[in-house]
Amino acid sequence: MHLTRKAIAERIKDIDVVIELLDARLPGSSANPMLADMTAGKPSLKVLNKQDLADPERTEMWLSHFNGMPGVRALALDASMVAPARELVSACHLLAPNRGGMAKPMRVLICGIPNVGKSTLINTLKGKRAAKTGDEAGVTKIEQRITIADDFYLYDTPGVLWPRIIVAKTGYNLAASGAIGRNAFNEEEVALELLDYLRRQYPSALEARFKLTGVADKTDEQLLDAIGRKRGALQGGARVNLQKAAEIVIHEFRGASLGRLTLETPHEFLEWRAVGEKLDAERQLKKDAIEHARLVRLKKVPRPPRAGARDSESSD
Ligand SMILES: Nc1nc2c(ncn2[C@@H]2O[C@H](COP(=O)(O)OP(=O)(O)OP(=O)(O)O)[C@@H](O)[C@H]2O)c(=O)[nH]1
Ligand SMILES: [Mg+2]
Repeated sequence: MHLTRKAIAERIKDIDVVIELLDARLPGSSANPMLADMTAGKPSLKVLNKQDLADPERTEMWLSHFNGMPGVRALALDASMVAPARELVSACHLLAPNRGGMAKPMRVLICGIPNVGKSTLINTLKGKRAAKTGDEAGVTKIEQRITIADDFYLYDTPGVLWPRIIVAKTGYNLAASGAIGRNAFNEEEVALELLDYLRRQYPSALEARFKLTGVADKTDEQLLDAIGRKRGALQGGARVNLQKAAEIVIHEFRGASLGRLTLETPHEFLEWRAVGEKLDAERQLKKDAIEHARLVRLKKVPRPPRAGARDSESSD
């Protein structure tokens, strides 16, 4: 992880435009918070990919949100469609008008979380399978340069997640989307979080797909149990195999069998992030206090004056 960050930071020096691929179903959670610092000063483009799986109304909300931010340009696409992908090439020329021609080829870096569609987009632009793709996180292992035209290079990079995900919901949404490797999260926990959101925001999608009624009034656990029963995910008599039920929910969300759904609005995401940042700051303060106490014990820093103790120097 650290190496990839270093590799990107190193590569960015010689890059003209950075394209950050986001997942249109979780545009806030799929944005790398470290990237803004690393790409500072470079023209950059946010691309909401997999828009064919996302709620179109919400995709519009996110595009307005991003395009309203200073210095940010965003567009949405489906990485397998040629015409919209080609628009990216023109967008890069607009962002770096002084690049082009054999002497000054355009160098574009495509980065984003694992499994978001970076290699697929590159293959679409190239017109053939130049980069390896696959429906799991971590398919691209090393950076690869692909020549789109004599004066246009694309750099495919391995997907990157950041070391500390401080927004709880972001972790769950990344796992639900397929950005986190199979054994690195608990399916049952992720499915319950997903159901919690969907039963509030998209109850009819759940009802239609799993032939259920009144999902908004059920608890997440009741809902997972009901889905398991409907799908025959049973074990030892009439008990539901919750692991299997969870896998069904996640799988059907990923394949858009539940419809085109988006797991966050700009407003929700900003709220979750504010809470996450506050909790993280509190955690950090506690950690600092513990570390300070340790250093005091080791006599590496002076003991702080006790509250109420007289300050002999200033009072004399
Ligand atoms: N429905 C849909 N699927 C897509 C889209 N783009 C990519 N995919 C699928 O998503 C999966 C991951 O695509 P890749 O191109 O391998 O993703 P990547 O970002 O290169 O992934 P890593 O190399 O693992 O970081 C593949 O199964 C693709 O077919 C899209 O716009 N819509
Ligand atoms: Mg890849």
